[in-house]
Order: sequence, then structure tokens, then C-alpha cells
Amino acid sequence: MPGKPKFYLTTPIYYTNGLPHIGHTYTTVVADVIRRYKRMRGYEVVMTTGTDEHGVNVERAAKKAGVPESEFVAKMAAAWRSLWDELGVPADEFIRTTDLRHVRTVQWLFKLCRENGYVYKGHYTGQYCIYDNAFVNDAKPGDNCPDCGRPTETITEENYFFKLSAFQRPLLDFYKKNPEFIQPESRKNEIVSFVEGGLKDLSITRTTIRWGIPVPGEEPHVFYVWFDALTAYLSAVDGPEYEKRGMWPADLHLVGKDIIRFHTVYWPAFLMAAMLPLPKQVWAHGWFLMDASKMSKSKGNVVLPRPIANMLGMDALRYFLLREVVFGQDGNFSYDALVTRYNSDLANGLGNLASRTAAMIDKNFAGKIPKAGKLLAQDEALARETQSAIGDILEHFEKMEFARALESIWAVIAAADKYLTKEQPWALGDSEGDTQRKATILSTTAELLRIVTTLAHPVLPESTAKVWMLLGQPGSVSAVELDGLRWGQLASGVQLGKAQTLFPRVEKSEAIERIESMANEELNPPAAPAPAPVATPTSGSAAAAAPAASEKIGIEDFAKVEMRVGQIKTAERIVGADKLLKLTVDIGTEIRQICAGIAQFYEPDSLIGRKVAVVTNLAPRKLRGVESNGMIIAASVGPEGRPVLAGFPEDVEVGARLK
Ligand code: ME8
Repeated sequence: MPGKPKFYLTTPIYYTNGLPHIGHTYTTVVADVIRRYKRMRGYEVVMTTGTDEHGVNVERAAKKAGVPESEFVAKMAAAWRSLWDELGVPADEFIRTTDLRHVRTVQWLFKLCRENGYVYKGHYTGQYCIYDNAFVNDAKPGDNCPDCGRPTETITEENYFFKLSAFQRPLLDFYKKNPEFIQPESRKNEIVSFVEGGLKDLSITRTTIRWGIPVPGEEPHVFYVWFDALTAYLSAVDGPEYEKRGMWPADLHLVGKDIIRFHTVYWPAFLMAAMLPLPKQVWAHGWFLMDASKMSKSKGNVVLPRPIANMLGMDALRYFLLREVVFGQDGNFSYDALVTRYNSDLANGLGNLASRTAAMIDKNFAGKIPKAGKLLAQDEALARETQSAIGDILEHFEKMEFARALESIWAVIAAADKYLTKEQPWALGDSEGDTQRKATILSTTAELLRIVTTLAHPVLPESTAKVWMLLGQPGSVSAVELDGLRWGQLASGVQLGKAQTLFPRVEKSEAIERIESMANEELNPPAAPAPAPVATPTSGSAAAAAPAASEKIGIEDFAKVEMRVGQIKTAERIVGADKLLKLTVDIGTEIRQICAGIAQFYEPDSLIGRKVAVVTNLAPRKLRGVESNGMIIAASVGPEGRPVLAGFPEDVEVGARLK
């Protein structure tokens, strides 16, 4: 049996002098969407991302942090990697440019280019942009970098040069023969005219910096960052042994428009010089802007992904990034637009359709998906409309028209809402005929839901998996083959899964405030460890939290802690914070809002009226963006530290002081 076709795609290898913001998240999320989509179309997919760890910027950042470069980059790379894992966009291959497998590949590529006569030694004096790690051609001393606008530095040094000039014709021929290589089309014209304007040879090693991959036998030469960084795509799939792995050439390099030239001019030229296969496509998307300018930490306008994922769920962020902006163009990021889309498209759209459908099936058919009875014209029309949308939506995905794909999926959802409003299954009675009609309407809606869920899966992996379970469909939605997706494949007679809220509606200003507050906490972490929401020791046993004998405290220290009997008035879950409950607690003199990390062990309703011990003189702090003004005392039980609220066997007055 022939194996699956292979698909290899990459994101850029991100710099380690900062942490990921929404711009990096955008590229990585798009890569993940394509990966999931391609898998559902039967491909064996490898997605590479990683970290670009060499260069003078890292040298300086490590110095500033007072640690060796290797330590600095190891920490940063781990942070990038774990954030991608946490956000559900893990790398299949995470390549670090300090990995040995990468070092070997860069040295091997250089050797091939040199053996083929495309490398020579020379001197270069020029203006260099340390921020972009690039010499700035045609710049004079004092000029700023045309890309980032920051000052350039004059550098003279012995370099190895790559004969880029020899590749003007081969590159132009290659673009012509491979019209799909540079995407989108508008970018292609830009690159073609750049290459037509003539190519200068390129310095690919440096002797003035230390932190780089050494050129074997040519120390102190180290590789200049782009020769190093671009090669990471090949190192990740076994470098010199790429043929054995079978993933090279890459099918797709996804990049932002800022680095398209490196990917469509330098990279194919290096590979041509080494006589290695060339990638099939480079897709350059636009920028996410904040207040119409590019995000940067120095401008203080970065948007972080984690607070959004915590508040609204990662699917909401994915949906927004792909739906809001035409892929390839620039777009503006705004929290307002994000939350609006969340409430309208996810909570009211997909979420509402799924929960309504499930609730009606539950009520009328004991939670079992009914079989359709006689179909009326309107049922058939909806089926036809959905069936024909499948092809269009797949085509949009194929062409990377993500916004249009989602628009078409949501048009189908809107058609279902309209259908339900018109057919009003809730208004039908219990007669044989009415029950039959209800069965047809609900099975039609459930089938439509199965199809949109499947089609939306690459973009909304978590929530569509929940809808799939809710519909009680066999297997997992990620295993559905999109090629075979048709109307009429709904498994009927199956029991619905447990109902759950997919996208709880949020109040816009509160949601934005909480996201911003969490972002602020992340960007400016508190200097001292903040108090835990519940006074439970983290390591499990009470003894573990007790100070060592030599650290015994005096009564005056204990007296600093004010504890009172409180009574819980209200308790509710917090959207985006699985472990926390938001409580209001009467402490005698006032009602306080307190967050407690007990949501996994206490049902909110069971807490109302309960008397608890409260630390009342703690400085207020925000937990997951919600203000907490005090702390509830609990024992920490068992190895997993299950919280058990401290209480009073006898009746006590609210507000009484604990001494
Ligand atoms: O350039 N909007 O790394 P980098 C959209 N190490 N995408 C954005 C963005 C924004 N505001 N900001 C960043 C490098 N990106 C090199 C790459 S590859 C061999 C070496 C995304 O950390 C976008 O994909 O500066 C852009 O190309 C990339 O992050 C730049 O990441």
C-alpha cells in the first residue's frame, strides 16, 4: 500500500531576544491550522518551528542579563517551546540553531557551496543593522536601517562571501518556472523586480562576533545569521540525511512579509549553490498592527497570547486571527473586535446552535440522535446548500483563504439558525406526525452541525472536539477524512455526550479589563511571590509549609495576620480560570470579593451560607484578572493538595476575630 503523501511546513525560527507576541502567534497558529487541515486530507505532516539563537543581539542581551549566552538562549528557547505547547500549537520538530544537528547541517551546506565554487574570502566595510542582523546595502555611515529605522553601525571585517550575483538569472528562471513559489502574487512582483535590479554578493560569515556557529578550520569566522537561520528548516528534517527522512524539500515556508526576501532570494540561492532541492512555496503574510503600527516591546504595544487564551480560550484567539484579516494583508488587532467576534460568532453562532440542538434532542428524543422522517423541500434545500458549501470551503482552505473559509462555514450556521426559526420544532406537539417532523428537523440540524464542526476543526480544534463528543459521533473529529465528507453520514440512534457550554458569553468591558490586567501581570511580574488564593501549602502536607524550627515566628508576627469568620454570600465560576471561584464573603464589617482556588473541588452552590476562616488584611491582588481582596483558609490534603475549607463545628458570629 502506498504511504501517505508528505507535507512539510515551517514557521520562521524566532529570535530569542524576546518572548512571543500575537504576531508570532499568528504565524504559528496559521501553520497549525494548515497542519491539521492537511492531516484531515490524508497527508503525513511535519511542522517545524524553533528559535534563532545566534548573533550580536543575543550576545548583548545575555551580557545585560549577566549570564552566558548558552544559558540565556536555553531559557528563552524553553519558554518559546512551552508556550507553543500550552497554546496547543506544539512543534513536530522544534529546532534550535544551537542544536548540534543544526550546527552540522550549516557546516555541511557551507562545504557544498564552497566545493561548488560559490564561496570566496574577502573584506567588507559596510553599514550593518544589529537589530535585523543584516548588512544594509547602499547605506552610508549615519544612515538608519530602511527596514526598522534604527541607526546602522559601520563594520569592516574579513568575511566569506557567497556569490549571490551568480544567481540572478537562475532565480528569475526559477520564479518563472514555478509561478506558485512566491505567494501572495503582489509580493512576487516585488521580489522579481528586486532580483532584476541586480544581486550583490553576500557576506555569510563574520569575525567580529563570537556567538555563532564556527566555520570549521577558519576560526574566528562564524556564520552570519541568515546562512545559519535559514538552514534550520533543513536541519530539522535531518540535514545531510534529508533523503532518508523524506521530508525535504519543504512544501511551505510561512513567513511574515518582513523576511520574504531572505526566504525567496538568499535561501533558494544557497540551495541551488549546494545543488539541493528547493522549497516549493514561500507564503508571506501581512502584519498584525496595534494602533496602526507594528508591535514591539519597546513601543509598549505588544499583545500577548496567553491572557487571551486564558480568558476566552485559544480557539477564540485562533478564530479571530484567521477571520478578521485577509491572509496576506495587514490587519489591526483590537480587543474590542476580538470580544465582539467571540460573542457574536462563537457564543451566539456555533456555541448556541450546538447547545440548542442538543437540548432539543435531549428533551424530545431522550438524548438520542433521531432518524429523519419524510424530507420536505426546505430540509432538502438546507442539505443541498450545506453539501455545496463543503467544496467551496475546502477550496478556500486550499488557497489559504482562511477568512473566506470561515465566512462560508458561518453562513451555513446562519442558514441553520434561520431554518430552526422558521420550522420551530419547539412549537410542535407530541402527535406521531409532529414527532416525525421534529425528528427530521433535529436530525437535519445535527447533520449540518456535524459538517460545520468537521470543517471548522482545523481552526477550532478544542471546541469542535467538544461538539463532536456532544453529538456522540464515533471516533474523533480530527480523524475524519475531509475528502469523504458528505451530507448524510450522521450516526443516528447514538446517545448525545454530556452537555457543556462551549463559549460562555462574556461582558465586553469586563473581559477586556481582565485580559489587559493579566497581560500586565505577565509583562511586569510581581517582584515578590504573591500570596496564594487559598492558604494551602503547595507541596501537599501542612508540615511542608511550616517554617523550619530556626524560623519560628513570635506572637507579634502572628498578630500581624488578621483573620475573621466570614460567610460566603455568592459563589461563581470564572470564565477562563478553571481552578478559581469568585466569592463574595461577609466579614462582619463589609462584603469582600475573594477568589479561591477551589473550583475543582467545590460546587459554587454548595458554598452559599457557609462560614469560613478569612485572612482579611492581605493586600488586594488580581488573579486571572479578577480582584481578590483576602484569602480563605483551607487545609491541603493528600499528595495532590486537595483543598478542604477550614470551618467551625459550633455556630460562630460573622466577623469574629480568629486568634
Ligand atoms: O525574523 N504581525 O525572527 P522574528 C504578524 N529569526 N507577524 C509577525 C508580527 C506581526 N506584528 N511580528 C512578528 C526573525 N511576526 C528571524 C527569522 S527564519 C529562518 C529567521 C512573525 O522573531 C512573522 O512571521 O523577528 C515574522 O516574519 C516573524 O514573526 C519574525 O520573527
